[in-house]
Amino acid sequence: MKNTLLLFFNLCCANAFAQQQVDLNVVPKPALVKVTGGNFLLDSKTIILANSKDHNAIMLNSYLKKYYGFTLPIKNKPAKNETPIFFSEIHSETNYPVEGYGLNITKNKIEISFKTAAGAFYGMQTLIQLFLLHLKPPYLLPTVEIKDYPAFSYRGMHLDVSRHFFPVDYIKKYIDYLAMHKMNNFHWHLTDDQGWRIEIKKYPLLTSVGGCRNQTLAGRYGSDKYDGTRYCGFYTQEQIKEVVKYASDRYVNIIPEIEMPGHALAAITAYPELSCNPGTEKKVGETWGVFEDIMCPTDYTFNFLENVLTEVMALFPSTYIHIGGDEAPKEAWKNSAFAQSLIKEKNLKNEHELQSYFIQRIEKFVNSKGRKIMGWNEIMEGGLAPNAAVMSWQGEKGGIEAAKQKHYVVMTPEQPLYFDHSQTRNEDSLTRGNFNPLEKVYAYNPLPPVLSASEKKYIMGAQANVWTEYFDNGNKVDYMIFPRLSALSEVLWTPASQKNWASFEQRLPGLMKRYEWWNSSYSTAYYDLQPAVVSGPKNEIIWKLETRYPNAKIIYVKDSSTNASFPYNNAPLIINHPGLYGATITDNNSKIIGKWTWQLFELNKASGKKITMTTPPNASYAGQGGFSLIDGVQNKLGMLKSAQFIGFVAKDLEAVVDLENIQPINEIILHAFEQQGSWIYRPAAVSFFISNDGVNYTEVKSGLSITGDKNILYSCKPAISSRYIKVIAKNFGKIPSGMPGAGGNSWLFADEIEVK
Ligand code: TNX
Repeated sequence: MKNTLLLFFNLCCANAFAQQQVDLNVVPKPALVKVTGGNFLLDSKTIILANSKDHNAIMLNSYLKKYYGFTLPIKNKPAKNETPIFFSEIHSETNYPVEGYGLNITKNKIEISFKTAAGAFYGMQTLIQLFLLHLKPPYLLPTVEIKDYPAFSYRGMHLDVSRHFFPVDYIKKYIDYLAMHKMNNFHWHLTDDQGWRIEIKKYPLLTSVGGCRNQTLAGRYGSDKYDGTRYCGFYTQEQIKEVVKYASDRYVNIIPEIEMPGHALAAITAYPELSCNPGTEKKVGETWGVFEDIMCPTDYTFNFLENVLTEVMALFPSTYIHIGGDEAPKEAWKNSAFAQSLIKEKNLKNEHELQSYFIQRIEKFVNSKGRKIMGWNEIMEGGLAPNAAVMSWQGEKGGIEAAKQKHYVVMTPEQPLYFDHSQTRNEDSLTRGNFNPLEKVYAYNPLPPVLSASEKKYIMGAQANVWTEYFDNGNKVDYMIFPRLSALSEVLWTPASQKNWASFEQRLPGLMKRYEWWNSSYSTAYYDLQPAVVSGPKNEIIWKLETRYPNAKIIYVKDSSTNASFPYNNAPLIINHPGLYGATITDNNSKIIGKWTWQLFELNKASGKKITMTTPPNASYAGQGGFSLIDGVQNKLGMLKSAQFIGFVAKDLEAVVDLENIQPINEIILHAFEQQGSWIYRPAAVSFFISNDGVNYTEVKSGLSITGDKNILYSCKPAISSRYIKVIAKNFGKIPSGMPGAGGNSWLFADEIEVK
């Protein structure tokens, strides 16, 4: 029996491995792989050759136990016939890559060679991935020679535990996800407006008061409903120590983040003296966004922060300590006599320089303890602290600038590295919105081409951020990070020359099995129907549908009744009639295997017509340019579904729709949007014009009206015939003080022009 089994394995696997010559099922893909065509038999004669206290041996057994339910004997000396797995430290090669390893599997031994302990651990992770899932000895492994090392030294993931709290068990699971993907930094976002999550012995109110909020916003930001439920959570110092140890056993460094001077409502509520206005009412944040009450640059505050950081540094051995620094509105400092006098005293130009003074003072303290600070890209405003590293989140601009100034950088650009953005355009659950699909993550390159070779050396690597406003449990976080985390691990580990999307796609089904086996949710968005509303060659509105399921078919329905369905046949679906359209995927036997995706089309005389715009929208909210305004898709949610909108910052919208011939016009409507918390303001003014020649326009003012609250409709009723329609919406302009985003440029958002 055993022989037949072996023969089977030989045939099946020799064949499989011949095909996998280039692509072992390992993520991130190793730098150099040579499959040598033989097999190693893992059976009862296999031992781990090591000292019984050897860390690597213990870790290997703990992974085997956890995921496969068996361990191997750890022995000092192999008996005759025993086949060893062993770790050998390289002493000689001085150029051996840091964190690199060799994995050499021959017929009768498995050798993991390494220079640093982390390398041994990564070799072990590769070895484990070569095992089949549900492995039980006896088992044949392919013989291989792997030489592997990381492309970047900083390979990170972030998790926000303030907006929602995640228990220690989940944090450990998360750290394991990193470790199994050869990632080495966990950025633990421990404090924010909505909760302070780390015990500080000297300031017990931080957790007893700042660790709780009375209720939480229900639904997406912009909603006005609250859940009415008190929400609390924090980690004790003992728990933090346990997590730090767990991480360091897996070669994951934890960078703790203590937010200052903004995003600090929880701390301020616990200790109001931290605020420039200690007398005003304080409460731990219950909704999301940015708050104006920030830490005041007083001696009280600096003393407080030094005490807090002293305890933090005692818990976390990390060289880098993250001090936040993002999104700190300057209103409170503008209105504070103390802050203003400090600006004068220190000869600073403005509040931005005061923020820089704030950060530099903290930096000096952190440096004096032998550590370094890292902060969000806003710490560059008003001058960068001398030794600070920059985390570039608002695109790569801050990172590029910092690298040019010879500061170390971690790239975390919102697109594509914010994993709170959706992986699918067809998201049922609550997320932040936007769209950062797997392939965009995979394609990311942390090294901006504008940097010279010597400047690129300052880019330590990259990290994905997981803000948890909308995720209140580990399953949801898993669903948001997988499989994007796996793609990111390959961005950061695999040499650019070896990165290959098609190869990653092939390894994706294996990854998904692995997630299941870890008991982790993940997104199957990769297989989703990919719907898009696009412009056809003859000014049609087309609903384009695509699937990546092998051997699948797409069907669609023309109204919400799913009884009469039509095959999609990969021909463009031209939308001539309004209504709710639906589509899904079936297998070859017409069995539905996908989710339904729905699209409401509301057509009018402007739909699909030629549209020209004087100024293109901002690249971050470009939609499909003018087409987005006449695509028959109207936002009805009162919330930002960004793909539907185009946005302009500090600019006006001016669009001309050509109806192709002179037609009676009863009404023209512009659909705009307002969400002040996101700095999106309604237009200062909207005007409508008509023309028969596209040159001479007459303004129409009859029947002007403004309706709606968040989705705002500007309309006029000309009751006239015309061919060209021009709509001008003036940007709200600079945001006045006292309003969200004060002092900055406002956004103008629009999603549709209707002509009836
Ligand atoms: C901006 S990204 C923030 C966070 C929010 C995130 C999502 C960054 C440095 N700051 O405080 O959670 O947007 O809403």
